[in-house]
Amino acid sequence: MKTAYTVFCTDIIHDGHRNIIEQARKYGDVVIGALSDEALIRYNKFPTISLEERIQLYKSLDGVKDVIVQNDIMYNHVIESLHPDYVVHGDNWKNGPERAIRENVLSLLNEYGGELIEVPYTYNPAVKKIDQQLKEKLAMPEYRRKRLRQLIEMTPIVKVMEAHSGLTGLIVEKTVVEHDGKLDQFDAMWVSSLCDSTAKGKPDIELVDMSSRLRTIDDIMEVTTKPIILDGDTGGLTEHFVYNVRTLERMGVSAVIIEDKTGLKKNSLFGTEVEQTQASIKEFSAKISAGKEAQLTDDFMIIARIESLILEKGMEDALTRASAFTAAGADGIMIHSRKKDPQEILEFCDRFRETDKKTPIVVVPSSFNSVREEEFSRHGVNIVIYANQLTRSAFPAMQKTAEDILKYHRAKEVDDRLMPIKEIITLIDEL
Ligand code: SPV
Ligand code: MG
Repeated sequence: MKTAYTVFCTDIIHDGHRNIIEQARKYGDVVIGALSDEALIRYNKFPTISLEERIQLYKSLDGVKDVIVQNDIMYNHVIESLHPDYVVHGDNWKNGPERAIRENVLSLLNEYGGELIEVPYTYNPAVKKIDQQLKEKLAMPEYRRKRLRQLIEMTPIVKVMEAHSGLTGLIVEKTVVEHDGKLDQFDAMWVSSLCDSTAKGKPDIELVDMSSRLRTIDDIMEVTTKPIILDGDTGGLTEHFVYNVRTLERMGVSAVIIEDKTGLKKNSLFGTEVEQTQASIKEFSAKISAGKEAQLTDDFMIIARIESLILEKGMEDALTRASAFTAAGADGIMIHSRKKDPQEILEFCDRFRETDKKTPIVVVPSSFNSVREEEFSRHGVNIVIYANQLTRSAFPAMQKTAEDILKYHRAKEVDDRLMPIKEIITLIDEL
């Protein structure tokens, strides 16, 4: 008997999957690959059930002979070990980033005369509804909130991109690229105080109040499912912070990062060029503990951000604070630097990891931007935040367009670099 292999990455079975199995059965014994969590989060939606549950689900389907685990989005390992006579797939992977997977499968099958069978993708209202329901489920507070902790366990490094509006949220949510035979996407969103303030034309000095920040978060949540980390600045008064923790938790925010500064906060990238005061260890530890005391679920995270390197207080001060804040209950440590050279950041991570193997470390490589994610991960970093790059790329593009229209007294000269009208009107999904 011949073997027909297909890979599934779904939590819910619909007509499309049943059709694939039906078609595959015509060619041989049907073996389904259950895509691992690690591969799934780089390529598709976040799983709402475990790999074990997905395996059981696929095994229970009529016409399925066997279920195996596929650990990588590319088929090399599976094809080498299983040598299926046929690989069966929906025909919706001919365009976009998935095309690379198709090409990979074709070349692997070619080596021994295996065949690719492409089944027309099933577009019907029931399938669309199931997709919609899955998305809605992921957007619910109880799913979204815990997802950051799940990601920290699942992936070597959680990749976070700045979002400050529904539109930028959609970019973080939907951008998937294929590069060097791998598919990739961001894991989570950072609601930066710098970018949220900048989008409102305000300075980054805690002037944009919490109600307004919550409004931004809600705009993003309306159209996305990925977890959110809020830049909570100093956390404000402890008496206010505890209420805000409750609100954020209830909304489904996964984490708030608060920095150990007091008084009028200025952006860290000014460093010592402006007056900034660091909070005492005692004062800031009390704020962390009060926040942890206030939260109701185990999902939410309060991450302590240490400004010692920014304020040139030295490595020892940063490390002392890191252990004190962890002891006070912080669920993670963010260490910041505004140096181009990553040396002090990497030294902090190495030394912190000598005594603390577990507490997640967060970095924001705006200045030390030469370090790749893999290197951070080798130094024990768990979360990397690209804190302002969307804002910094959009602003010059918009400014140049405004200047050129003024210069040429018409818009023809700028048109080539604009998104076509046809595309902008279909950018946003309709229900
Ligand atoms: C932000 O994005 O607002 C931050 C990071 O706090 S930084 O601007 O580098 O201080
Ligand atoms: Mg900030």
